[in-house]
Amino acid sequence: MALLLSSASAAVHVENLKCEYREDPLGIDVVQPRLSWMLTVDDANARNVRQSAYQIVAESGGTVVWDSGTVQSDQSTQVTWGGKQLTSGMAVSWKVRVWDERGRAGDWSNSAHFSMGLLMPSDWKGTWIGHEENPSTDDFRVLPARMMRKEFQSAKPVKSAIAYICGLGLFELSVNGKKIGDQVLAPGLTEYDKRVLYMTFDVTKELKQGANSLGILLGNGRYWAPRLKAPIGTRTYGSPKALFQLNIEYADGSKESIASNSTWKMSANGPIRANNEYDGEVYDARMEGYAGQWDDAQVVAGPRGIVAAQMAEPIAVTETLKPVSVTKSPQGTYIFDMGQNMVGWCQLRVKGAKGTTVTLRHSEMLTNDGSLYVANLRSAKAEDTYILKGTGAETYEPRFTYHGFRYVEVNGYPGTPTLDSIRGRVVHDAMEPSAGFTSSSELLNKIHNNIYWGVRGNYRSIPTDCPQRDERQGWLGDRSQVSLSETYLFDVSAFYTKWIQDLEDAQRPDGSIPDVVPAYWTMYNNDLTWPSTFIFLPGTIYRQYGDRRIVEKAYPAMKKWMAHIATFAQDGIMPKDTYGDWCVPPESPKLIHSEDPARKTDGVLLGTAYYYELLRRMESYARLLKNTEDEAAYRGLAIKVNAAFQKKYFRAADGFYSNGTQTSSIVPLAFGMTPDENKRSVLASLIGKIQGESNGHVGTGLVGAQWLMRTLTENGYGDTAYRIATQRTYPGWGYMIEKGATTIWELWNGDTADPAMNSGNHVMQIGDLGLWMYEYLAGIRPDEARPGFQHIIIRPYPAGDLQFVKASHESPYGMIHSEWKRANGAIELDVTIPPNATGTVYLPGETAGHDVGSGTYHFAAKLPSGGV
Ligand code: RAM
Repeated sequence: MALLLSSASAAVHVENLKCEYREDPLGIDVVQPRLSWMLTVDDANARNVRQSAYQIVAESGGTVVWDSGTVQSDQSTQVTWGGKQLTSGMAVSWKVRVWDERGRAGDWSNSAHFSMGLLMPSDWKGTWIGHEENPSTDDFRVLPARMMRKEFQSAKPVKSAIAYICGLGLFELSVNGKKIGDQVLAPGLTEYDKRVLYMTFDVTKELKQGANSLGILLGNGRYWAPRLKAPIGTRTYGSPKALFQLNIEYADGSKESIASNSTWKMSANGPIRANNEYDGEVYDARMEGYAGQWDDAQVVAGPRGIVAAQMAEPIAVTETLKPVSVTKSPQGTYIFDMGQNMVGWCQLRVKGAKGTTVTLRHSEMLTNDGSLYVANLRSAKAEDTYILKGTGAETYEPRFTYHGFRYVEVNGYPGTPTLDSIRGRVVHDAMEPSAGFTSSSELLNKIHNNIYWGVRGNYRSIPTDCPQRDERQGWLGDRSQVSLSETYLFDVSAFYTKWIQDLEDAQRPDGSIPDVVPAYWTMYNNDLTWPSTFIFLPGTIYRQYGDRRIVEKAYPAMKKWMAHIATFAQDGIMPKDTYGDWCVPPESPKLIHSEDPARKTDGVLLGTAYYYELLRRMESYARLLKNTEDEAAYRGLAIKVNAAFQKKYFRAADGFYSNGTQTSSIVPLAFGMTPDENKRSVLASLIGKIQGESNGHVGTGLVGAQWLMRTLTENGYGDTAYRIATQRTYPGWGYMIEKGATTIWELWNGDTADPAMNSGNHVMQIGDLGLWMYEYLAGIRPDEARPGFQHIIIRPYPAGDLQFVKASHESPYGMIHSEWKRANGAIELDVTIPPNATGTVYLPGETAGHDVGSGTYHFAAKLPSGGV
């Protein structure tokens, strides 16, 4: 029953203006960008606040380029640009006002900005410059960083100066000796043969009237691949190179461009003597300020891909950690403990004689005797070297490498290092965090924290599998559903929009999609299960952010892949699955996978079930895009595939599928494939296995785990899900915590497994656990019929012995909040729905919901006897 408070309404304001998901982006190349905003109200008690109309006014160079007039609409997200044609370099400022549900106008918002990038290839006046290296076959690919510079005079007062730069593999730009922007490891990784990304900076304030100097520092990144052969063949694209342009407009209206060409100077005699993403950096501070001979820059062939704007938030240092302890290893070196398995690098603070060499080696674990454990890094050296210049207090941070580590071994430090000698710099795509989950279970809270650190540590402009060993690839299978969990931790809208583009770029003309994107490891296996992410992900972005365009844009490529993969189907059965239910908890401490055939799920069963689900997703996309022909075709095929699946795999005598593994029950249940009359027996088999074979622990590999918690809860076994989630014994997320994990392991037995494949920081084993915390325990989810949280479903699940859960989620409409606690056999629930959204609140045990408008509500209900 809802206890309604008085309803009041108040003046409505507009905040959080965004363009293509970002605040004030520079240099975009979407010619019809989408604008979004959020409504706020003064009165904290206000309810049912809705936008009835909006007006957008945009201007560029003092001219109005769009006045939408009053538009009768409640749309406040994804409003497509309707003004004048946007052209290269155009800078736009825009503002919005809205009318509330009673037709009262609010005030104008503050101005937001965006600018257009260089839209036409002919806008680029310069050439690619660099220095062609001998494409050495040495597997450890170290080059010194390239330095490029250009001096020029700007004789007149500057009105605006915009720099555009693509530096491959990685760049740092400076103007008059000052680094521009706070991005690191830029630009984002791409399928370089198809697309390379440039970034745009407003450097107006950095230019001086008179002499100016431009500097570009180039690192190798993945363009000059960190490895050629290990652990498998890796694509490499060429030597580091840059394309640059500075467009200056002077106060008198005249214009000038300074572009990269053969008049630039370059040298490799700078302090960064070696750089490699896996191995680390060697920095000789004695070589700072190189004043010797500079060569003319070589004009080199550009990359094969088009030059496109980086639209996703760049990588940055997002947090700084202080070590929690420093101890001496048996070898006499100092070992710092950051207290957290983190990703990034260290800042070193040191004072000593010129030429003193300090090394920092990174690892996730220590051996029993307290030495650094590096076996699981495989060939990655993860070592940074700093050679002192000897001029007093020196501070060093590497630029063109990153490490996944908790421990740092410091060697050669002059004197005795203290906790202040290093800092941990946490580095990842600087997306807005949207995480907020706490509960009465300390264990669950810790697991949530491990998920959060695991997810953030695996953003390297692409979602990686791991951050520490010689791999760090964008494995598709790891993200098929984990990406949905991620939406509750970070605003991943622009990030995944970019990766979806990468996925499209990786598609071969025959339609195939690889298992790793960008395909630096060329794994075109014609697999279905891993590339299924290509179909799931656009729908995730639509569901969570209301982005219809992404589905529309990716649709032809998705359709092409579906047609390609269909050629492998035989009478509705899809034999294409490469990895099976990867990493089922093994029964012995050294193994990676279970070797018990009774726990192995038939890959053809997985391939076929996934094929069915993908056809259903395609059917829903076709419906969304009003393509009735495709919709019917996908539906028809899906029905055939399911019929073939049931015929081939359902064993009527046993009441389950195939050999009855947990995953073979979970997947068809999750996909709604199981006919009603068989559901009960399949479910009974699943629960029996969880309780028997797994004794209430997780018993699936990564495929099953992506659907596990949801399927149990949807089918009335939420308490079983809770039991699995909170086990402290092997295997489970709580077991990892008991063993000191601060992230999520790749393997359930990560404490004992073979180091050949044993990352301490992998997202794939998150399964749908993160999602379950938000969408089930806290009960916050979007209504798929009105996606992007325009209509919000609140349906908390008071599982097991949980006493309370508090969660929030920053949606495109603003903050959603759901908080419940038990009180004498009843549940009390507080809910906040942001302005211009609506919600339906379901109390435990109730089937009819309470419809609410925006505002804060308190509910109380008796808990049904016998649980929920
Ligand atoms: C490993 C990766 C990844 C997984 C593949 C199949 O190499 O780490 O997580 O998707 O195998």
